[in-house]
Amino acid sequence: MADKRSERTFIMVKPDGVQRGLVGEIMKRFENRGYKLVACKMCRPSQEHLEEHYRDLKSKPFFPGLITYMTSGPVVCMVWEGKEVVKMGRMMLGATNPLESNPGTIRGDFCIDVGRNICHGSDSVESGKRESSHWFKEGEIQEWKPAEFDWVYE
Ligand code: IDP
Ligand code: MG
Repeated sequence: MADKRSERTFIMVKPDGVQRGLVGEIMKRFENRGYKLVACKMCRPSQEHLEEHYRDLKSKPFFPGLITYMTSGPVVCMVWEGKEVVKMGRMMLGATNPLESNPGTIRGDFCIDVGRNICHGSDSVESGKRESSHWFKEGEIQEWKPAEFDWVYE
């Protein structure tokens, strides 16, 4: 069985999060929690790339607006690794609608509208895998052991 501490999630700071200078703040929360950064880059994804990323939402009325929003500027993409990082990442992000996100979560602290909710996080271990390999080539994801590893995990 795979090591539980090597679960991966794909986290992206959306164009509004980048424009509002929240990249460091979002990364800091995952770092402080003890999760491990294994991939990171800024990019300007194409419409096709985003349509594939959000393929499950294709029939939603907000889909065209979502694609326009997501192609409106550069994004910062990351893969974070650690125990239950998918579920904890979603909790740290907050609800899809920021007005339903608790204060203390990223969306609950920094945004208001659902169509400007500053960050993305994978919703299952399966989508964590799919999205990580959709956004990063194999050589762009690093395997490394942080010096603090044995102080984070018992
Ligand atoms: P998630 O990002 O919390 O996983 P999803 O349902 O996967 O939420 O939707 C993807 C993104 O689409 C949301 O983060 C948000 O930016 C946008 N979105 C979702 N629902 C709405 C809506 O009702 N109006 C406008 N945008 C929406
Ligand atoms: Mg989603």
